[in-house]
Amino acid sequence: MDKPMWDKDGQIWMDGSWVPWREAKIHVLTHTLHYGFGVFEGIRCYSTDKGPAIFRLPEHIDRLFKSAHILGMTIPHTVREMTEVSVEVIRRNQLDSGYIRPLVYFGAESMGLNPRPCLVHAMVAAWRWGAYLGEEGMEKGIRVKTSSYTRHHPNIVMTRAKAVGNYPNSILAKSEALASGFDEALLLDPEGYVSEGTGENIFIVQGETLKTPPLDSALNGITRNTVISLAATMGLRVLEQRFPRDEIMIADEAFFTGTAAEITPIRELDGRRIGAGSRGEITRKIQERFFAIARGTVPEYAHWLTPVPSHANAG
Ligand code: PPE
Repeated sequence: MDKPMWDKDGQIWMDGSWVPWREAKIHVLTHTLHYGFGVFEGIRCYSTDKGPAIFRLPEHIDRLFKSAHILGMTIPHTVREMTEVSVEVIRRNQLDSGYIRPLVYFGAESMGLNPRPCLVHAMVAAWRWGAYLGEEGMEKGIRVKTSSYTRHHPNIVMTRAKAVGNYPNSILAKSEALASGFDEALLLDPEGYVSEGTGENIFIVQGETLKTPPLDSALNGITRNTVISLAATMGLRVLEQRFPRDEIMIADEAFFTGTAAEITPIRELDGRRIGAGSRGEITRKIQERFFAIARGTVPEYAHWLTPVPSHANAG
């Protein structure tokens, strides 16, 4: 077994201080642990010729603050501070590339469903994280199963927020898909239209057109937004339009997008081959463009990268 997550060298930022990794602990009566009311982010840092660089950091920090605002949580730090900490967490942990996880949660000051007596806490950690759905999946495409679970109705939880409490739904769907021998689940919205994956937005390719569901029940993904902007420069039309799952089965290609999942081709849905049953050509081009930008080789997209200063003098 791999070493557990808590057993690493390095430092985690908690409420304004850098804490040794193994000592970054909370009390068992932490409100968010009991009721799932908190918000988080997932951000990737890529290795470039000029050192590590964080992909679309301002957009992720902005979404973190908006998620907190939606849940009525006031983050006791500024946007600038959360941004600086996200850069520093890479530098201090001497990572060349990795995944940054900010989390904002209510503390152990009070129990019961009114969280207001609790203090709002924040932490930022970072670690190395490879291909989320496997290296092989990135090249050959993954096998997806439509979930028996429905994605959230926007009036059950609020789907613009990247809230901790939205994820039991994802975990149930993911566990069910894995137990049935698939790589990932596809969730439909309460009306039966395609919504998203457990931690990914979805696109289908029909000729020169990309189609992705509107943001009714799906998260406003930053990778989704990235693909929409890149498509325009690649001569592809993008439609944000609802579609049923059988449209995926007869699409030319399909892929998932997400910070962790990056651009992951989908080769099969519910046992039906999609297109040629392998990574499609347009998906491959979008992947290539995405990684070229993230790895800092496309100067016109340098504004999407926040460089991390050298960790030679990290302390
Ligand atoms: N939908 C959901 C439900 C979701 O969790 C994510 C990110 C996305 C779409 C894509 O959003 P974006 O990362 O901004 O493109 N999922 C995060 C959590 C993954 C995890 O296992 O943890 C992520 O990719 O960081």
